[in-house]
Amino acid sequence: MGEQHYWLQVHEKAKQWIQEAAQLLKESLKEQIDVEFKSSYDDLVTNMDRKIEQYLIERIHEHYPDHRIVSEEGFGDEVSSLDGIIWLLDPIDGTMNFVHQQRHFAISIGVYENGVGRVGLIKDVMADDLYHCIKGEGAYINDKRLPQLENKKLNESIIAINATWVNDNKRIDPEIMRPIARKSRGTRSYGSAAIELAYIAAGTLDAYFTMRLSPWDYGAGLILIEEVGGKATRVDGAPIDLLKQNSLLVANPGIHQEITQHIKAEIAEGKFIEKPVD
Ligand code: 2AM
Ligand code: CA
Ligand code: CA
Ligand code: CA
Repeated sequence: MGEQHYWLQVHEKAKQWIQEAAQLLKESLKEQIDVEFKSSYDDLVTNMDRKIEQYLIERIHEHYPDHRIVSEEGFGDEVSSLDGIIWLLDPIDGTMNFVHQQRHFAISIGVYENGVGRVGLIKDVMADDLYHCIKGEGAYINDKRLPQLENKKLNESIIAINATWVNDNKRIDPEIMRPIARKSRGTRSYGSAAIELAYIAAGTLDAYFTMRLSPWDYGAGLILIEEVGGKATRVDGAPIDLLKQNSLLVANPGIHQEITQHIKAEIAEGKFIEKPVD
């Protein structure tokens, strides 16, 4: 089987499974959802997070027994290197939105081969939009091809940030963020990292800035971003480590450079950002 044909087949399977899982999630909203707290009052998990994760993992393991899975709720594999084929999987991204708003939540699936993104899918369940790509074949929203991102300036951009930078969490000096927020045309926060990354790929948002996400949050998004010519790094411009928590700055190359230059200059002036998490 040709290399590209293999990824075509993986994409086809993943697409089928993510659509089935989305249907299960939609139907679950008609019934009682069990909600539990994980690390704190604002960190939720439901019976459906676990059910969807198991649903997808069963199918991946059955069809691709030599692939490994990194997923949020713990049904995946122990993975400590990027060798081979790895699925980065988030069964519900935006669980709080799922529980409180019944919208703006997604399923995120990214498939990597030796650390190279091959297939990415993000399903915005209630919008019924599937963002998807195979490396080298272009990115799509449903059946519509997404254009390459155009360079923009911050003052003509909408940027996605959440309020963690105004908290006293010591991850970033608020003085670094204020001018970025002020210079932008506007800021948004949707509560689903996967949807925010899909929006960047589609040009719905121009930059996404966040202080700490896990591999399953950004796995699919980064593949889509690369496919449309976007740039993704840690917020200081350093490369992303796919198996660790990272801060993220994702944007078209123009704004990406404008923001990282600003951040580097501020760090040189003595402002802080948190060191990457091990
Ligand atoms: P999740 O819903 O899969 O947990 C907004 O909360 C975004 O940040 C969501 O994409 C959410 O993913 C992600 N996130 C990452 N770590 C989180 C945490 N500890 N608590 C809440 N959300 C978290
Ligand atoms: Ca979670
Ligand atoms: Ca997530
Ligand atoms: Ca999740």
